Amino acid sequence: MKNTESVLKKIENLQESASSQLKNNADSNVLEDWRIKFLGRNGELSELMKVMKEVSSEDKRVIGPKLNQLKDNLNKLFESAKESSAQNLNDENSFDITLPGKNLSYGSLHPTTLIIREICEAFRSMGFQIHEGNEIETEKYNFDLLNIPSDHPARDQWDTIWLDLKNSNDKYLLRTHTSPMQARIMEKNDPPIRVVVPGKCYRYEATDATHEWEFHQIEGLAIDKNISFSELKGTLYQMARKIFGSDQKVRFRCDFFPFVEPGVDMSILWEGKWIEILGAGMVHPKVLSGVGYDPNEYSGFAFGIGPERVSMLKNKIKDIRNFHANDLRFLSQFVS
Ligand code: YSA
Repeated sequence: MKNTESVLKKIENLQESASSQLKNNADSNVLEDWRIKFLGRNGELSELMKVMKEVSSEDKRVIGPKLNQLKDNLNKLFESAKESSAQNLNDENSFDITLPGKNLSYGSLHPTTLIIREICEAFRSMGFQIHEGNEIETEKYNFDLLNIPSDHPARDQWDTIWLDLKNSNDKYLLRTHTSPMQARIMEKNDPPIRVVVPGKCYRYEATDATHEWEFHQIEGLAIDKNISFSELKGTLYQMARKIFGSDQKVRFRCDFFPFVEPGVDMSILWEGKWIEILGAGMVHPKVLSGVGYDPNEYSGFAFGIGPERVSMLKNKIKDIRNFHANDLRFLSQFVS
């Protein structure tokens, strides 16, 4: 049996040593050490509590309230020390607010996204809306409605990845260009139309420094009464000046696309060389009538730009494969 006097003495001693060991302005590590030592599961208070099992029920009536009081006191001590240390942290005199903060590393936009946004913004400022479309297309929209029948040689140039979808009458593929969106937009809207459509395209081709099998295009379409070729030239010229600078020279040359008549490609003069960045033309009457427009009433122009190629020129990128190589040394050059 424990002697009541000696237990009461131990309670008193523990109260004293706990108070004296809790320093003012203790940091959170010191506070935690103190808590574990005195209030922890195997701490000094728990140890002393075990005495209750060894004393008579008469003594329990004396010792019990004292132990409870001690526990209460230690908890209060701890809470008030914690509070005062938090206040110190908020006190601007307790640390140097002029020290530089820690730099957080944020993600940034991909160079392709940046150039797509820049090009779309150039067209938006000329009254074009921005629209997105599906990457999985049907043969009808990717080829047929664009005046590219199944025996047309242009199909070989744009062979792509066909999808083997069972139980479907349509043939599905990953689109080879964004031009299928021309028909999709015209089918759902009446003229006037001014729209640009950025998006991914896929072609079954060997890659090299200027060709990827997965790349982007920005399609453009303007349909109205009396649209002429000079409006096509003026719009694309203005875009080139917005992207490359106000004195940018451009060149149009005849080119062939089955869905335009006449067709052109546009090059820009860059470091002494003419570099092609897009295909364009006046929308073919067969394409207009294919979607239910009257070609005698409406005319329009369309174009398809390769944004990676534009970015390569602007940013002196030698190889298009850098865009998808996921090399941070390349990507971090575009962090703004
Ligand atoms: C033409 C006339 C129109 O009325 C409307 C659109 C077009 C463009 C047509 N649909 C087309 O795809 N033409 S294109 O094959 O010459 O590609 C257009 C642009 O996409 C190219 O100038 C180039 O910048 C980019 N491109 C094409 N193949 C690519 C590529 N970029 C990267 N990798 C490839 N494999």
